Amino acid sequence: MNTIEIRGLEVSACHGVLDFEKVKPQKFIFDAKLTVDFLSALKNDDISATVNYAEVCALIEKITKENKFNLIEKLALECAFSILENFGGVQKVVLTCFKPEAPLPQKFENVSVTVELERVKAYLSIGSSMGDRQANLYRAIKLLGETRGISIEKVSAFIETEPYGGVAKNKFLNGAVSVTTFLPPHALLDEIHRIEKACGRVRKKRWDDRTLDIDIIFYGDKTICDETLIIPHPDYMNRDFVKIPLKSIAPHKLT
Ligand code: PH2
Ligand code: MG
Ligand code: MG
Repeated sequence: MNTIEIRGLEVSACHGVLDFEKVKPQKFIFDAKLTVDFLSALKNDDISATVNYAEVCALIEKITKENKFNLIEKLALECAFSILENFGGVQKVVLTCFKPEAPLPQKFENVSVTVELERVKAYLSIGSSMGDRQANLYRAIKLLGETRGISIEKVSAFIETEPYGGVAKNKFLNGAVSVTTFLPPHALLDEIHRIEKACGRVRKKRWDDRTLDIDIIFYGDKTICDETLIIPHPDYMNRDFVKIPLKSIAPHKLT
């Protein structure tokens, strides 16, 4: 992968927590480093081979001028999200927003925030064993696709499976979904929990029957292990209801 860097892009705008900052413009400066595969420019010396940095600069300027945020954190995240939403060729963005005229009583050189977002492919297992199971799974896919930072790539056929684990009593309908996302893993998990709740999930006993379960099986090639999230899913190898649908959309992920 190659990179495109923008340094010192200056925009006058009104962001800040203090009232006067919302009416008196001040300077905001941006650095952005974009990971882009533009190797085809070697053969095809054309703007279509890459991401047009002029368009990226115009987008940052537009977002900065058209909004009045409290936080430069919010401003930087809005810019980074929009870059990934608007430029499919950008694999990763590291964006810093400086506020050199921030109203501080001290003499200081600069303040800044940096955000880093990467586009990855994630593989999800979905299951339902209560209510209209098929409608629950379709609703889940629809809500996933409508979530900012998540795009649906592939959806498997759904299969009916016996309850696994000795707690649930009903048969499940299971499927697999691949998504492209630039939400970091825990942010993706938060959205999944929101969607499970919206589809009537009530958390009682572990492994019990549920209207909707969405599990992250893979998140790029990342491994994660903390109190709330383990990736790859620690038990997927033992679960045919995960492996069969997943294999149909991503044979390369399973051996
Ligand atoms: N999910 C469980 C427990 N048992 N059994 C099947 N067949 N399908 C599931 O999705 C499933 C399960 C906990 O997430
Ligand atoms: Mg599960
Ligand atoms: Mg789960």
